[in-house]
Amino acid sequence: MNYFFTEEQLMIQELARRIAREKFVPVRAELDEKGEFSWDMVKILRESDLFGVYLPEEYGGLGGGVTELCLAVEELSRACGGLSLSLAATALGTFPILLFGSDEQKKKYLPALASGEKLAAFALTEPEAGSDAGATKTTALRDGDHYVLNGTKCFITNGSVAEVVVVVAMTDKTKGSRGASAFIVEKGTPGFSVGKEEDKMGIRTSSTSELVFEDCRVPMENLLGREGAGFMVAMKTLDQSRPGVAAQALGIAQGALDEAVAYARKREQFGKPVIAFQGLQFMLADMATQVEAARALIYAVCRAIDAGEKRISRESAMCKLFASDTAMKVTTEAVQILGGYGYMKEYPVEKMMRDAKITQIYEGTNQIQRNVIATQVIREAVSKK
Ligand code: COS
Repeated sequence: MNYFFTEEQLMIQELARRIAREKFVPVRAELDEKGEFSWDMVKILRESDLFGVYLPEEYGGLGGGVTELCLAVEELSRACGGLSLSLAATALGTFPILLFGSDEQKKKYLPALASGEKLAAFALTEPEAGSDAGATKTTALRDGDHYVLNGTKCFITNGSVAEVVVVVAMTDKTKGSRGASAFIVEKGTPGFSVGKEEDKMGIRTSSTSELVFEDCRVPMENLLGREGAGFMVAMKTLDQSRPGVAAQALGIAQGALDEAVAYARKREQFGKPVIAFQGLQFMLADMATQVEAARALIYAVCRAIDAGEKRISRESAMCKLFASDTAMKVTTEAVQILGGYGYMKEYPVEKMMRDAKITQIYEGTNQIQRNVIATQVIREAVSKK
């Protein structure tokens, strides 16, 4: 379908598609097997200027928005849902600075994030604060002109490779979610270390790790927004970044659909290519319809965000929910279409199925997305009375 993207957007799409095909495809299986992050692939993304597509030109970006980010993430994920994360998770860690940073903070951090010289991460989740993000235990206590951070964050995408991490911590435990604050913490700050590196089911070509803060002194100028605004910073960051997870899911689904069609055209059974059987055609038709519906929703939401729409929680949650459920369904069907071969590591669809699963879980489980959507639906109904 023609989405009437601008020429610049089509160039970003084409560039990301080419990198995915020429650079990611040849290495993805080996990196997946080893569970390895690839700096070589980061270098390629840096050289292609993709890290800055959604950032303002004054900070070295290309001046686009979430539409450009999602186009790049979708195409890269079509080849490998894990390798696209050096970019997508950097965007997640960059959004709080872009949305809530002071001029000084933006000038200091955004250029290196726009060029990809530095990667970023967003550290919200803790062992006991997953869906219940308000239950954060990490503390940040004021001491002179510093905050002293103590606590452990877990499941942090880009955790071991990020040089800039936005951390949510409690500056006042007595105030619940209104006592949380967000900080920019740089790699190398004494007291900040990377803990356990996770061995995952999918997105094995990305880094996911624990981050540990032990009397980590962060200068007070690294506070993002005001003290006590951390929960709101986190929620608005997620509103902005969830379309990126949706785009990752969409790319994985499209990649699996491409593989299923290519295989079904070649594979012969009962004397003809299996694509000639209506049972299989109906499966492909449903997969293609779901993929296109996800794409239409994602880019409609992206356009609304880029046009300045501020009330985006519901729509952002909807596209993450729909696209990730689609990715799980479509990759599972792709494995089915490839049959015994689909179950083997020789073909990429089993990896795509494993990679798809996380999109239903991170940046808020799909149950949390439904909570967010339902809350808005109820609020709107009540306000109409
Ligand atoms: N934008 C701005 N403010 C928001 C907001 C949003 N999208 N969502 C909530 N808030 C505000 C509320 O208005 C409320 O403000 P006040 O204290 O001023 O009234 C405050 O935040 C607390 O909101 P709420 O009571 O709804 O918070 P809950 O503790 O019930 O949690 C959910 C809400 C479950 C939606 C939230 O915890 C969440 O998104 N959890 C998932 C976290 C997640 O995605 N983790 C993934 C890891 S990060 S990669």
